[in-house]
Amino acid sequence: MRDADITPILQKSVEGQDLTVTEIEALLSAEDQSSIAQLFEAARIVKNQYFGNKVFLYGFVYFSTHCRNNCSFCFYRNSNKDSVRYRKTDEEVLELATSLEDSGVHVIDLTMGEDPLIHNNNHYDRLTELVKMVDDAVDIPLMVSPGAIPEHLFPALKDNGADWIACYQETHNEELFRRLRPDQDYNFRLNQKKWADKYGILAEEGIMVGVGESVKDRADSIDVMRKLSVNQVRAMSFVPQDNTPMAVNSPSPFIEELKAIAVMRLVHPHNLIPASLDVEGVAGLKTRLAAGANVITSIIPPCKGLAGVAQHELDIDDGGRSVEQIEAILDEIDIKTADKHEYIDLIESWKSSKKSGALS
Ligand code: SAM
Ligand code: MD0
Ligand code: SF4
Repeated sequence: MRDADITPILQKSVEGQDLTVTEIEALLSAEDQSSIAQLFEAARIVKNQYFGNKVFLYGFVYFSTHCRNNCSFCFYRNSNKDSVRYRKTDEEVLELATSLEDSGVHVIDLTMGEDPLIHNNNHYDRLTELVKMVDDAVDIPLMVSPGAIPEHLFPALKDNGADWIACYQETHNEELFRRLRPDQDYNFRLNQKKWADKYGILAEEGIMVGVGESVKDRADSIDVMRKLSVNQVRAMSFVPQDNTPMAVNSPSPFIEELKAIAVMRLVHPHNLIPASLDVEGVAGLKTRLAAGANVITSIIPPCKGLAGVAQHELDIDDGGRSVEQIEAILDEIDIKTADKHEYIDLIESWKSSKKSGALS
């Protein structure tokens, strides 16, 4: 059976009109090749309108893989005794951040599990001090992915140089959330994005694709994200991990992630959308950019003992996730890395509109 014709919905979206949740769901439900090709083409048109052929590069520093939580999908869940556990020292974090900056990334993403040494007994100074230390050492913006943290830390993180907070809900279906993130509070996690906005930090929201959600759930997430003031939105395919409750789940077909990226581009035209190297490695870069992504995340320097999240080894130690390798791929498809100042100007304009919004 052929899909319903999605041309009118795509037309509406390319003209800048808002889509309803039902229309978002119809786009995500596209199955035949010609409809999907049309969807990706519309996403590229919108991406080019707002961002041209420029992309931004995010360096990834997973500085502590210790975690007190037991997310059912995650390799680093507390009860996985066969995980890869490490904590980088301050010196190591500085060396990693400065070398990533030298290699040409636009942002450093400082990521951790909910490390009990920081999250338990309120030892968050360790985090705020680390952010300050890195901010003093590099001239590029910082993203922090700390898990879910108390509200009072947001002003301190901002003062110490955090430009972004990343904290993904994974789904906006609360019942599914409870299965994915057992013993974690849905609203406390959702508030991370609201608190970031309140205190003038940019926020990234995201979903996982293939964790038992319906197409309607995905559509609801893309819709809900419109109401959160977030400037970066992501969809990442679930990758099954050994020694986890979801190890036996089928991996998600990547086309579902690509469709979600394209629909996010149409619904969130001015936002940044990652093509993560952490799902298919560099082999998955071109398809994600062709679906409307304009940020490349999970750039990891080789041979430094750093792990990815969904793919903890793939393409890391052979240098596949380095800026050099990525730029060689971008050359083939006539996509350019943006100038460092273009990125800073973009995020500064977002931050100052938050400030004026807060005053009005
Ligand atoms: N610990 C922090 C947190 O949970 O917010 C930050 C790092 S966490 C490891 C980053 C994200 O990686 C998760 O929110 C999830 O979206 C993604 N992730 C983790 N395991 C994954 C998997 N098996 N497949 C795909 N994405 C995964
Ligand atoms: C990525 N593995 O960009 C990273 C991670 C955390 N802010 C990002 C999920 O794909
Ligand atoms: Fe911990 Fe984050 Fe993994 Fe959940 S997703 S187990 S919070 S590292």
